[in-house]
Amino acid sequence: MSTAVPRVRESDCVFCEIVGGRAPSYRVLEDVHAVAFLNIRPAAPGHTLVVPRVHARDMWEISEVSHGHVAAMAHRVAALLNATLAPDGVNVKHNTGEAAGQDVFHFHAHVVPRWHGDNLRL
Ligand code: DGP
Repeated sequence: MSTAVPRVRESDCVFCEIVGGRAPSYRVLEDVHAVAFLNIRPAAPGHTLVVPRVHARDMWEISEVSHGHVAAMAHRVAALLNATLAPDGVNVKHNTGEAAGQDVFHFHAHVVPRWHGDNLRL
């Protein structure tokens, strides 16, 4: 588990701005630990991002506890998407590092509904 002091907010972090309500987003769920909102560039209808309220850059920086909060909310989002959109499946994934496709350096989980034949490459 990380012993580093967590940063509540990082300057110039768009997801910190969304968490703080200073940038717009369409919120799907939120609690004291995490916020879920629709992706501005959805790979599929309902593509949702789940972020911790406390800033952590990536999988290497996030604490085990905070990661657990994100995972728990991703589970709830997946259930909500299943109930509302009735997908055939779902992907839950996160990218750490540019080499893995990370563009926004505030840890986040993608929750992506999937349908047979959608041919998405995530
Ligand atoms: P990643 O490549 O894993 O770092 O994914 C970052 C995602 O964040 C990308 O799919 C697009 C999304 N995104 C970037 N900026 C914004 C924003 O300002 N609002 C929302 N809702 N999503 C954003």
